[in-house]
Amino acid sequence: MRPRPSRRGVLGLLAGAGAAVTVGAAGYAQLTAPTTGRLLRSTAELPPPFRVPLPVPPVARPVTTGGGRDGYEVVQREAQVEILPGLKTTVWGFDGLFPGPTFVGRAGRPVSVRVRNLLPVPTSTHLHGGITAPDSDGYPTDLLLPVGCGNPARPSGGWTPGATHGDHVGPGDWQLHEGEKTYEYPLDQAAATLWYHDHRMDFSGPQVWRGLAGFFLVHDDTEQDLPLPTGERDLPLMLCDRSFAADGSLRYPSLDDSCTGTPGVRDGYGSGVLGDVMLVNGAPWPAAEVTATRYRLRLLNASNARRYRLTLAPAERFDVVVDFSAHPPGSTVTLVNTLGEGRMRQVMRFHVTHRDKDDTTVPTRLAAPAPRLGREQAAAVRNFGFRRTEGPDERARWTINGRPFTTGDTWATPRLDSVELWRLSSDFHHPVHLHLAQFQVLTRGGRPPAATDTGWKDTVDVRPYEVAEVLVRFRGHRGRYLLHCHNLEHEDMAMMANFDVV
Ligand SMILES: [Cu+2]
Repeated sequence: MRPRPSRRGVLGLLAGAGAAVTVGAAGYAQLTAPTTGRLLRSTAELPPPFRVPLPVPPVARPVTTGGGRDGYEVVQREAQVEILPGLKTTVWGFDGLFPGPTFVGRAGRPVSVRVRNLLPVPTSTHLHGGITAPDSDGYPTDLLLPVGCGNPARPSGGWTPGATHGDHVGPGDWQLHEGEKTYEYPLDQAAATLWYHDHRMDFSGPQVWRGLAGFFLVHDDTEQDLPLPTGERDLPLMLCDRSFAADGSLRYPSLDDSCTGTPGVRDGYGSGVLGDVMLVNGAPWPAAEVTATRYRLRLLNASNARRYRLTLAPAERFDVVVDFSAHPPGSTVTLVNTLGEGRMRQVMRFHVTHRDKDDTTVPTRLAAPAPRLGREQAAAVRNFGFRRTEGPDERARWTINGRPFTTGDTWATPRLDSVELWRLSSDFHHPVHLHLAQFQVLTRGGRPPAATDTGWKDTVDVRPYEVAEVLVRFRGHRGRYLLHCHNLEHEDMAMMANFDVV
């Protein structure tokens, strides 16, 4: 059984005026602010906003640095953490942390990460935005099984590949690693804010919800020559929404909370799961003290389904420089999501403490200028329609070109080092993400891209009944990669497709 996507769909305008968005990458005009999922309410008592200090995830330390490359080891495990004041929450985290440790790499210097799985479930780790070979890209059926999973005494002991995935996964299409897997990241790419997260077949939604996500920052010489804020004034901010039960545990509407049996979410949540607690770096509505200087904020929307007008769509990142010197010491600056309702409009608060010396400036660019691709460079034109579709069994699914995902199907076969024009169309908000290949938005809704859509991207927020034309460059590796909706509930309900770089 697969769950039905909700028929609720687009719900129209949210109310709201006032509340300044003090921080934001120049937003494009939006006609509507529809919801992208169904709200799952917390039964826990929620804290007042801006009381919890903003945590910053620790930077991972390599265990080896020889041979021009860095080697890391990380463990996926359960941990008890305090997210809501006074309550304990069990998370599934990299090193038991939510968010996981921040990896910091340099362009051209390869990184390997050995992941050990002590969770009761299989995982697959994807470096989002990474130009990575297929066997390290976190393909959904390339699974890292728990340590000791052959032991029937463990919760995962009964896990059988294919038991619940028969209609998506071809026979013999599981790659299984027991206990440990080493992911290789060449990092042959420009400076960027990347992130890593779980991508397990059918269970990415609940497993990311429980904490399997973190930052992966890439620096390069071009970026480090810029007069940008660094150190404590380079702040990664992972935005995501969650819901909590009265005992502090995370709520998620899984059909099977153990994530070992039937995948999917309960009726009504198929359009996406929205939480009512705003977390930044894992803390509810936190507050951060800042000096009256410029800060670089690396904004990551790591939510399953929620959109933000900062402006962000799920899985998108924007780096912005905010100049707090415009605000006198003692003042506060609140980061607001104008697409949120009620307390979900508020994200976090900055307290400006004192003036400090600041030799940074706002550069006109955060990266080397991207050569603009032109329509005439496209070796092929392909259409991808993201839709809700009734299957032959009258069950609704999220599909791409009318087909739900199966591992054996190939939707496109672009050539290595070619550029193609892909037309992405949609019946809902679908944040479309390509693995491996970065792209430039050529048009959106028939118009040239807004400032927030220029440059190289790996995720584009395709809005209802809109066509986004993107020019995709396939470089780095041949092999099978995914194109999918990054609303994790849609992704878990088969809104994925393969493309084969040949
Ligand atoms: Cu979608």
